Amino acid sequence: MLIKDISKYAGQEFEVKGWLYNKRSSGSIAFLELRDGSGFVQAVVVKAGVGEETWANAEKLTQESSLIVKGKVSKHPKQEGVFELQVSDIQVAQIAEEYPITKKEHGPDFLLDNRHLWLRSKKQWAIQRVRDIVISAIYDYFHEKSFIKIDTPIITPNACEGATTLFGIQYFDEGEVFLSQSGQLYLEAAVMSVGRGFDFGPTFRAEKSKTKRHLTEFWMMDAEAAFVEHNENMDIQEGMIKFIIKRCLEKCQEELTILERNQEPLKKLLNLPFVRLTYSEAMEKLHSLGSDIKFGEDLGNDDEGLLTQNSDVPVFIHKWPKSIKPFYMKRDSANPDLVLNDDLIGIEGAGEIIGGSQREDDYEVLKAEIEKEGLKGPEYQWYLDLRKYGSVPHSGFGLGLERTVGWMCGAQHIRETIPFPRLINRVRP
Ligand code: AMO
Repeated sequence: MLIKDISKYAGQEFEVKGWLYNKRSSGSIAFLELRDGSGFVQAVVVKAGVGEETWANAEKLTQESSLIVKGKVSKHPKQEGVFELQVSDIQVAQIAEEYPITKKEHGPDFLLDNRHLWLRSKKQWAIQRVRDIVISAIYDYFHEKSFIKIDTPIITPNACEGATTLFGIQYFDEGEVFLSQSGQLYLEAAVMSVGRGFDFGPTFRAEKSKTKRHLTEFWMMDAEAAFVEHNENMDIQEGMIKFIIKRCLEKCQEELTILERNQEPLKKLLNLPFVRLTYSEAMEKLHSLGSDIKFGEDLGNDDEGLLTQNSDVPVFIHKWPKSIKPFYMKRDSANPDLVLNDDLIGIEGAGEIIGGSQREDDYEVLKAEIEKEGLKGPEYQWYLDLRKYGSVPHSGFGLGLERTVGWMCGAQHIRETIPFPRLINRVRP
């Protein structure tokens, strides 16, 4: 029996195996807020209606004590659609020691030091459940679109997203190798076999950023498809974001309510096309809004905020200057100084949630780019091989899971969206 199914047991006996989340007691009646992982329920213990032992157990329960509670399911007297438990028996599994996380406000460092306990708090519980729904929505979207799941390696000898953010590890007699920054290069190889594929796994970037949107270990979904070009690549991304949002609105009502998430902006964008601005158009818009960003510079948080501030929909910024983008992006035939890439900026301050591009598919051009970036030739030979044996136009993108979950939840900082965050100054617990 799980609390999430309690409405099916109205009028019947029910058993909760879980923990005490909160308690109010007046001396003759106690209200226990119980949680079992699947949900929360109020259990009412009436002193005159239960045995002495059960009342004594109710009285000694402390926050987070573990227990098994039996009782009859009844409708909440005031709240429509809410059920509660009229308790007949309480068995205590363990009386918890004084719990460090109480109802009073705690600072972020204290909560992060106690992340192993903080995860039990209602909002944190809700965020992890939204994360689970976002993950399963991504799998479903891609399976519906005939992409298959491909597992790319974590240990890799090459750099996908620039050598400056690599985490190095000593690999036996092979010398230094790295933790993956993105599975993209390997996924490109796999889709020349399976046509359309996606991976999903932890990625690592030794970024010295202390923003609300940077982790050093985060989960990324990379997708890749053969015979897909730049515009279709953005269509696939837009479809995926709308699919995720729709799924969250369908499946996460309780969680979004706990998180006090205003759902209107999410609902609104479902029926609207996303805005697509070229990098040049974005520059013009930024200048007209007072930004002093120069052509050829990356967008900062403030710029992303300006570009989306009055937008009801996420904004694609596409066709960026080649000079600030990685070696694998295909040049735009209409202007070889630009590449056929896109960043998708979410609304409500979500920031960049996707980076994607059409990939360079010409052997000689790609080889020259790899050499120009000073990357170690031999490590990329297999990647170049893909352009030797049946090269095709192909495109893909990477979605940051934590930024997406953060946006869905309206979370202030993406450190709350991953169970155990790894930040530049935090690797514990
Ligand atoms: P990119 O570098 O844009 O693209 O990364 C893709 C997405 O990953 C998320 N992200 C992060 N999330 C949390 N902390 C970080 N430090 C961090 N860095 C990136 C963002 C970002 O949009 N290989 C390409 C994708 C591709 O073209 O297929 C890539 O890695 O949400």
